[in-house]
Amino acid sequence: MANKSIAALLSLFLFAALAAACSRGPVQPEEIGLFPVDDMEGLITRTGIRIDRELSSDGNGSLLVTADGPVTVQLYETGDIHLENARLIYRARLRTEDVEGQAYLEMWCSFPEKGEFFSRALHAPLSGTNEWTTQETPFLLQKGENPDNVKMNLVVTGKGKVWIDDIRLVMAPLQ
Ligand SMILES: [Ca+2]
Repeated sequence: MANKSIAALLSLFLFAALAAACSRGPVQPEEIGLFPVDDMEGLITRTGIRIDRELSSDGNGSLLVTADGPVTVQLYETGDIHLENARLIYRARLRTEDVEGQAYLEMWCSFPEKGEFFSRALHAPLSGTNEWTTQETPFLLQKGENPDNVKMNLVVTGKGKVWIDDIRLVMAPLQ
């Protein structure tokens, strides 16, 4: 129930942001979604994770993922959004401790009658131990490519601890 109302609120927020952007003509870089990860509300995966009140990038708690092996943590999804002919960027702050393998952001965009397609931050994955750093992965939405859902995940390909905080969805011009 709580998840549904959050999704509804988020959809409204996204719709308002996009409507405002559309009325101004060409797409300007703009935040269309903010997920401060201050609590568990709205998170999809519920195992192997907890809120860390001590360590955070925004000072208000972060999500700590403790991976015993390869795992894909499903964080949030947007439901239907109205955006095309733009670059959709999934951005977050990450911190790692003793990660074997890699940790990176993964975004799935689904399109009516076409299915789901991913974008992964494999150009800059994190391994080992790292202080807070920003990672992002873009999805290029051509004209007519208007997603009916966007999923935001965190992938860890081996053991280790990963903190994630201050998650954002940003739209920017295609070029
Ligand atoms: Ca936070």
